[in-house]
Amino acid sequence: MTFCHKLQDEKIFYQMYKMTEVINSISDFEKYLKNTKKVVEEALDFSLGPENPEILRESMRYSLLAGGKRIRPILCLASCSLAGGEPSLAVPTAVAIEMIHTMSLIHDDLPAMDNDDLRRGRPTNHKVYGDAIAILAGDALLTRAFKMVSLRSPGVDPNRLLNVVGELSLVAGAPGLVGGQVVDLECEGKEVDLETLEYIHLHKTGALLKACVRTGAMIAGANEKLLQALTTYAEGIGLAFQIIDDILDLTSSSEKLGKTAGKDLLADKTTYPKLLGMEESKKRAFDLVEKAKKAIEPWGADAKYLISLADFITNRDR
Ligand code: GRG
Repeated sequence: MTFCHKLQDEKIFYQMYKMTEVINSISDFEKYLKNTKKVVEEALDFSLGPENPEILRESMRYSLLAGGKRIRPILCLASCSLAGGEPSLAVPTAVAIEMIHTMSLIHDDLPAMDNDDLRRGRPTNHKVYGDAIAILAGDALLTRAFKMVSLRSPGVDPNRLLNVVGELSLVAGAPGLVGGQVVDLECEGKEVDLETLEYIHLHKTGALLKACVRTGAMIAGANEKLLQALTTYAEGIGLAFQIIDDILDLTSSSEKLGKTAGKDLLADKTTYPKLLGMEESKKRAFDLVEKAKKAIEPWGADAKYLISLADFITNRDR
Protein backbone atom coordinates (compact mmCIF):
# COMPACT_ATOMS: atom_id res chain seq x y z
CA MET A 1 0.00 0.00 0.00
CA THR A 2 2.76 2.46 1.02
CA PHE A 3 4.77 1.58 -2.07
CA CYS A 4 1.73 2.18 -4.24
CA HIS A 5 1.18 5.67 -2.77
CA LYS A 6 4.84 6.53 -3.21
CA LEU A 7 4.68 5.52 -6.84
CA GLN A 8 1.68 7.78 -7.37
CA ASP A 9 3.46 10.76 -5.77
CA GLU A 10 6.41 10.26 -8.08
CA LYS A 11 4.05 10.14 -11.02
CA ILE A 12 2.61 13.50 -9.96
CA PHE A 13 6.04 15.15 -10.01
CA TYR A 14 6.73 13.59 -13.39
CA GLN A 15 3.37 14.91 -14.55
CA MET A 16 4.20 18.40 -13.28
CA TYR A 17 7.51 18.36 -15.09
CA LYS A 18 5.81 17.25 -18.31
CA MET A 19 3.17 19.95 -17.95
CA THR A 20 5.83 22.68 -17.93
CA GLU A 21 7.41 21.13 -20.98
CA VAL A 22 4.10 21.01 -22.85
CA ILE A 23 3.10 24.60 -22.04
CA ASN A 24 6.48 25.92 -23.12
CA SER A 25 6.37 24.25 -26.47
CA ILE A 26 2.86 25.08 -27.67
CA SER A 27 2.37 27.68 -30.33
CA ASP A 28 -1.34 27.89 -31.10
CA PHE A 29 -4.72 27.20 -29.52
CA GLU A 30 -5.37 23.86 -31.18
CA LYS A 31 -2.05 22.50 -30.01
CA TYR A 32 -2.69 23.96 -26.58
CA LEU A 33 -6.08 22.27 -26.38
CA LYS A 34 -4.75 18.91 -27.54
CA ASN A 35 -1.71 18.96 -25.27
CA THR A 36 -3.55 20.21 -22.20
CA LYS A 37 -6.27 17.61 -22.69
CA LYS A 38 -3.57 14.93 -22.84
CA VAL A 39 -2.08 16.17 -19.57
CA VAL A 40 -5.55 16.12 -17.98
CA GLU A 41 -6.27 12.59 -19.25
CA GLU A 42 -2.99 11.32 -17.84
CA ALA A 43 -3.57 13.02 -14.49
CA LEU A 44 -7.09 11.57 -14.32
CA ASP A 45 -5.74 8.13 -15.09
CA PHE A 46 -3.75 7.99 -11.87
CA SER A 47 -5.98 10.22 -9.76
CA LEU A 48 -7.80 7.37 -8.07
CA GLY A 49 -6.09 5.55 -5.22
CA PRO A 50 -6.47 1.87 -4.47
CA GLU A 51 -10.20 2.42 -3.87
CA ASN A 52 -11.88 -0.71 -2.60
CA PRO A 53 -14.05 -2.68 -3.08
CA GLU A 54 -13.11 -3.39 -6.66
CA ILE A 55 -16.62 -2.84 -8.04
CA LEU A 56 -16.57 0.72 -6.67
CA ARG A 57 -13.17 1.44 -8.21
CA GLU A 58 -14.32 0.04 -11.55
CA SER A 59 -17.49 2.11 -11.54
CA MET A 60 -15.59 5.32 -10.67
CA ARG A 61 -13.03 4.72 -13.42
CA TYR A 62 -15.72 3.76 -15.92
CA SER A 63 -17.24 7.25 -15.86
CA LEU A 64 -14.16 9.33 -15.02
CA LEU A 65 -12.11 7.92 -17.89
CA ALA A 66 -14.89 7.75 -20.44
CA GLY A 67 -13.64 10.71 -22.48
CA GLY A 68 -15.53 13.97 -22.43
CA LYS A 69 -14.31 17.31 -23.69
CA ARG A 70 -12.47 18.12 -20.42
CA ILE A 71 -13.39 21.79 -20.84
CA ARG A 72 -13.54 22.40 -17.09
CA PRO A 73 -10.02 21.25 -16.15
CA ILE A 74 -8.63 23.05 -19.20
CA LEU A 75 -10.35 26.28 -18.10
CA CYS A 76 -8.82 25.85 -14.66
CA LEU A 77 -5.28 25.39 -16.01
CA ALA A 78 -5.64 28.27 -18.50
CA SER A 79 -6.79 30.59 -15.69
CA CYS A 80 -3.85 29.63 -13.54
CA SER A 81 -1.56 30.62 -16.43
CA LEU A 82 -3.42 33.89 -17.01
CA ALA A 83 -2.92 34.75 -13.34
CA GLY A 84 0.83 34.17 -13.74
CA GLY A 85 0.91 30.77 -12.05
CA GLU A 86 2.67 27.57 -13.07
CA PRO A 87 -0.26 25.52 -14.45
CA SER A 88 1.08 22.21 -13.18
CA LEU A 89 0.33 23.44 -9.65
CA ALA A 90 -3.35 23.54 -10.57
CA VAL A 91 -3.48 19.99 -12.02
CA PRO A 92 -4.86 18.38 -8.80
CA THR A 93 -7.60 21.05 -8.63
CA ALA A 94 -8.38 20.60 -12.33
CA VAL A 95 -8.71 16.85 -11.73
CA ALA A 96 -10.91 17.48 -8.68
CA ILE A 97 -13.24 19.63 -10.77
CA GLU A 98 -13.54 16.92 -13.43
CA MET A 99 -14.37 14.44 -10.62
CA ILE A 100 -17.15 16.72 -9.35
CA HIS A 101 -18.44 17.21 -12.91
CA THR A 102 -18.37 13.44 -13.58
CA MET A 103 -20.20 12.61 -10.37
CA SER A 104 -22.87 15.18 -11.26
CA LEU A 105 -23.32 13.47 -14.65
CA ILE A 106 -23.62 10.02 -13.01
CA HIS A 107 -26.28 11.28 -10.59
CA ASP A 108 -28.06 13.34 -13.27
CA ASP A 109 -28.46 10.22 -15.43
CA LEU A 110 -30.14 8.17 -12.67
CA PRO A 111 -33.77 7.10 -13.10
CA ALA A 112 -34.78 9.39 -10.22
CA MET A 113 -33.30 12.38 -12.09
CA ASP A 114 -32.92 12.67 -15.87
CA ASN A 115 -33.14 8.91 -16.47
CA ASP A 116 -30.71 8.52 -19.36
CA ASP A 117 -29.09 5.48 -20.96
CA LEU A 118 -26.20 7.05 -22.83
CA ARG A 119 -23.35 9.27 -21.64
CA ARG A 120 -20.00 10.04 -23.21
CA GLY A 121 -20.81 7.50 -25.92
CA ARG A 122 -21.34 4.61 -23.47
CA PRO A 123 -24.18 3.16 -21.41
CA THR A 124 -24.68 5.31 -18.31
CA ASN A 125 -23.03 4.24 -15.07
CA HIS A 126 -26.22 2.89 -13.46
CA LYS A 127 -27.01 0.85 -16.61
CA VAL A 128 -23.73 -1.00 -16.11
CA TYR A 129 -23.32 -1.10 -12.31
CA GLY A 130 -26.87 -0.60 -11.04
CA ASP A 131 -28.39 2.41 -9.26
CA ALA A 132 -26.85 1.79 -5.85
CA ILE A 133 -23.24 1.49 -7.05
CA ALA A 134 -23.72 4.47 -9.39
CA ILE A 135 -24.87 6.62 -6.46
CA LEU A 136 -21.96 5.45 -4.33
CA ALA A 137 -19.41 5.90 -7.14
CA GLY A 138 -20.66 9.50 -7.43
CA ASP A 139 -20.30 9.97 -3.68
CA ALA A 140 -16.79 8.54 -3.73
CA LEU A 141 -15.75 10.78 -6.65
CA LEU A 142 -17.09 13.85 -4.85
CA THR A 143 -15.15 13.10 -1.68
CA ARG A 144 -12.03 12.05 -3.60
CA ALA A 145 -12.09 15.49 -5.27
CA PHE A 146 -11.43 17.21 -1.97
CA LYS A 147 -8.64 14.81 -1.15
CA MET A 148 -7.02 15.64 -4.50
CA VAL A 149 -6.94 19.34 -3.69
CA SER A 150 -5.85 19.02 -0.10
CA LEU A 151 -3.20 16.34 -0.33
CA ARG A 152 -1.90 16.46 -3.86
CA SER A 153 -1.03 20.12 -4.33
CA PRO A 154 2.59 20.30 -3.19
CA GLY A 155 4.08 23.78 -3.35
CA VAL A 156 0.78 25.66 -3.14
CA ASP A 157 0.21 28.01 -0.20
CA PRO A 158 -2.22 26.15 2.14
CA ASN A 159 -4.30 29.35 2.55
CA ARG A 160 -4.91 29.37 -1.20
CA LEU A 161 -5.91 25.70 -1.06
CA LEU A 162 -8.31 26.47 1.75
CA ASN A 163 -9.97 29.07 -0.50
CA VAL A 164 -10.12 26.52 -3.33
CA VAL A 165 -11.80 23.96 -1.06
CA GLY A 166 -14.26 26.63 0.11
CA GLU A 167 -15.08 27.62 -3.47
CA LEU A 168 -15.57 24.02 -4.65
CA SER A 169 -17.77 23.03 -1.71
CA LEU A 170 -19.94 26.08 -2.33
CA VAL A 171 -20.50 25.52 -6.06
CA ALA A 172 -21.09 21.78 -5.67
CA GLY A 173 -23.72 22.26 -2.96
CA ALA A 174 -27.05 24.03 -2.51
CA PRO A 175 -25.79 27.43 -3.79
CA GLY A 176 -24.63 25.74 -7.01
CA LEU A 177 -25.19 22.41 -8.75
CA VAL A 178 -27.48 20.83 -6.18
CA GLY A 179 -29.68 23.93 -5.93
CA GLY A 180 -29.89 24.26 -9.73
CA GLN A 181 -30.79 20.61 -10.08
CA VAL A 182 -33.57 20.89 -7.49
CA VAL A 183 -35.17 23.86 -9.28
CA ASP A 184 -34.79 22.03 -12.60
CA LEU A 185 -36.58 18.95 -11.22
CA GLU A 186 -39.31 21.08 -9.68
CA CYS A 187 -39.94 22.79 -13.01
CA GLU A 188 -40.55 19.52 -14.87
CA GLY A 189 -43.81 19.64 -16.78
CA LYS A 190 -44.37 23.33 -15.93
CA GLU A 191 -44.16 26.53 -17.98
CA VAL A 192 -40.79 28.11 -17.23
CA ASP A 193 -39.92 31.77 -17.87
CA LEU A 194 -36.53 33.05 -19.02
CA GLU A 195 -35.55 34.22 -15.53
CA THR A 196 -36.09 30.75 -14.03
CA LEU A 197 -34.35 29.08 -16.97
CA GLU A 198 -31.32 31.33 -16.39
CA TYR A 199 -31.39 30.57 -12.67
CA ILE A 200 -31.28 26.84 -13.41
CA HIS A 201 -28.40 27.09 -15.83
CA LEU A 202 -26.36 29.61 -13.88
CA HIS A 203 -26.46 27.11 -11.01
CA LYS A 204 -26.40 23.73 -12.80
CA THR A 205 -23.81 24.66 -15.43
CA GLY A 206 -22.45 28.15 -14.73
CA ALA A 207 -21.42 27.61 -11.11
CA LEU A 208 -18.85 24.91 -11.84
CA LEU A 209 -17.45 26.79 -14.83
CA LYS A 210 -17.03 29.81 -12.55
CA ALA A 211 -15.21 27.64 -10.00
CA CYS A 212 -12.86 26.39 -12.75
CA VAL A 213 -11.53 29.82 -13.62
CA ARG A 214 -11.61 31.21 -10.09
CA THR A 215 -9.78 28.28 -8.46
CA GLY A 216 -7.13 28.16 -11.20
CA ALA A 217 -6.46 31.85 -10.60
CA MET A 218 -6.60 31.50 -6.79
CA ILE A 219 -3.83 28.92 -6.91
CA ALA A 220 -1.70 31.51 -8.69
CA GLY A 221 -2.57 34.11 -6.03
CA ALA A 222 -4.79 36.29 -8.25
CA ASN A 223 -6.04 39.59 -6.84
CA GLU A 224 -9.72 40.51 -6.40
CA LYS A 225 -9.80 42.53 -9.66
CA LEU A 226 -8.79 39.50 -11.74
CA LEU A 227 -11.10 37.16 -9.81
CA GLN A 228 -13.98 39.54 -10.51
CA ALA A 229 -13.15 39.71 -14.23
CA LEU A 230 -12.97 35.91 -14.38
CA THR A 231 -16.31 35.66 -12.61
CA THR A 232 -17.91 37.88 -15.28
CA TYR A 233 -16.17 35.83 -17.99
CA ALA A 234 -17.50 32.56 -16.51
CA GLU A 235 -21.06 33.83 -16.15
CA GLY A 236 -21.03 34.68 -19.87
CA ILE A 237 -19.55 31.41 -21.07
CA GLY A 238 -21.72 29.45 -18.61
CA LEU A 239 -24.99 30.61 -20.11
CA ALA A 240 -23.61 30.49 -23.66
CA PHE A 241 -22.49 26.89 -23.02
CA GLN A 242 -26.02 25.93 -22.03
CA ILE A 243 -27.66 27.72 -24.98
CA ILE A 244 -25.36 25.79 -27.34
CA ASP A 245 -26.21 22.59 -25.44
CA ASP A 246 -29.92 23.23 -26.04
CA ILE A 247 -29.30 23.95 -29.74
CA LEU A 248 -27.18 20.82 -30.19
CA ASP A 249 -29.86 18.72 -28.50
CA LEU A 250 -32.15 19.76 -31.37
CA THR A 251 -29.73 19.76 -34.27
CA SER A 252 -27.19 16.99 -33.59
CA SER A 253 -27.30 13.22 -33.23
CA SER A 254 -26.84 10.91 -30.23
CA GLU A 255 -23.86 9.41 -32.03
CA LYS A 256 -22.13 12.75 -32.35
CA LEU A 257 -23.06 14.02 -28.87
CA GLY A 258 -22.39 10.75 -27.03
CA LYS A 259 -25.66 11.34 -25.14
CA THR A 260 -29.30 11.04 -26.13
CA ALA A 261 -30.17 13.80 -28.64
CA GLY A 262 -33.67 15.26 -28.98
CA LYS A 263 -34.43 14.57 -25.32
CA ASP A 264 -35.51 18.11 -24.42
CA LEU A 265 -38.21 18.10 -27.09
CA LEU A 266 -39.41 14.65 -26.08
CA ALA A 267 -39.63 15.63 -22.41
CA ASP A 268 -41.18 18.99 -23.39
CA LYS A 269 -38.42 20.75 -21.46
CA THR A 270 -38.11 24.52 -21.55
CA THR A 271 -34.99 25.42 -23.49
CA TYR A 272 -33.55 28.60 -25.00
CA PRO A 273 -34.66 27.69 -28.57
CA LYS A 274 -38.16 26.97 -27.24
CA LEU A 275 -38.38 30.35 -25.45
CA LEU A 276 -36.43 32.54 -27.85
CA GLY A 277 -36.34 30.71 -31.19
CA MET A 278 -33.24 29.32 -32.87
CA GLU A 279 -31.82 32.52 -34.38
CA GLU A 280 -32.29 34.62 -31.24
CA SER A 281 -30.71 31.83 -29.16
CA LYS A 282 -27.64 31.77 -31.40
CA LYS A 283 -27.39 35.55 -31.21
CA ARG A 284 -27.69 35.49 -27.43
CA ALA A 285 -24.91 32.87 -27.14
CA PHE A 286 -22.69 34.98 -29.41
CA ASP A 287 -23.38 38.17 -27.41
CA LEU A 288 -22.69 36.42 -24.10
CA VAL A 289 -19.37 35.13 -25.36
CA GLU A 290 -18.37 38.58 -26.64
CA LYS A 291 -19.19 40.04 -23.23
CA ALA A 292 -17.21 37.28 -21.53
CA LYS A 293 -14.17 37.93 -23.72
CA LYS A 294 -14.37 41.68 -23.07
CA ALA A 295 -14.11 41.10 -19.32
CA ILE A 296 -10.63 39.58 -19.64
CA GLU A 297 -9.36 41.62 -22.60
CA PRO A 298 -7.38 43.97 -20.31
CA TRP A 299 -5.05 41.03 -19.59
CA GLY A 300 -3.96 41.09 -23.25
CA ALA A 301 -1.93 38.19 -24.61
CA ASP A 302 -2.07 36.42 -21.23
CA ALA A 303 -5.81 35.94 -21.79
CA LYS A 304 -5.49 34.45 -25.28
CA TYR A 305 -6.30 30.85 -24.38
CA LEU A 306 -9.33 31.79 -22.29
CA ILE A 307 -10.54 33.95 -25.18
CA SER A 308 -10.12 31.07 -27.62
CA LEU A 309 -11.84 28.72 -25.15
CA ALA A 310 -14.86 31.05 -25.08
CA ASP A 311 -15.06 30.84 -28.90
CA PHE A 312 -14.55 27.08 -28.76
CA ILE A 313 -17.59 26.78 -26.50
CA THR A 314 -19.89 28.49 -29.01
CA ASN A 315 -18.40 26.83 -32.07
CA ARG A 316 -18.39 23.29 -30.65
CA ASP A 317 -20.37 20.55 -32.37
CA ARG A 318 -20.68 18.13 -29.42
C1 GRG B 1 -22.31 18.08 -7.26
C2 GRG B 1 -22.99 17.26 -4.98
C3 GRG B 1 -23.32 17.38 -6.42
C4 GRG B 1 -24.48 16.85 -6.87
C5 GRG B 1 -24.91 16.85 -8.28
C6 GRG B 1 -27.12 15.84 -10.39
C7 GRG B 1 -26.69 17.19 -9.93
C8 GRG B 1 -26.33 17.35 -8.48
C9 GRG B 1 -26.58 18.25 -10.78
C10 GRG B 1 -26.76 18.16 -12.25
C11 GRG B 1 -25.67 18.96 -12.91
C12 GRG B 1 -25.62 18.77 -14.42
C13 GRG B 1 -25.60 17.38 -14.93
C14 GRG B 1 -25.57 19.84 -15.21
C15 GRG B 1 -25.43 19.80 -16.69
C16 GRG B 1 -24.09 20.37 -17.05
C17 GRG B 1 -23.69 20.08 -18.46
C18 GRG B 1 -23.99 21.07 -19.51
C19 GRG B 1 -23.05 18.91 -18.74
C20 GRG B 1 -22.45 18.56 -20.03
O1 GRG B 1 -21.11 19.01 -19.99
P1 GRG B 1 -20.08 18.71 -21.15
O2 GRG B 1 -20.73 18.97 -22.47
O3 GRG B 1 -19.88 17.16 -20.97
O4 GRG B 1 -18.81 19.46 -20.87
P2 GRG B 1 -18.54 16.28 -21.21
O5 GRG B 1 -19.06 14.87 -21.28
O6 GRG B 1 -17.88 16.75 -22.46
O7 GRG B 1 -17.69 16.48 -19.98
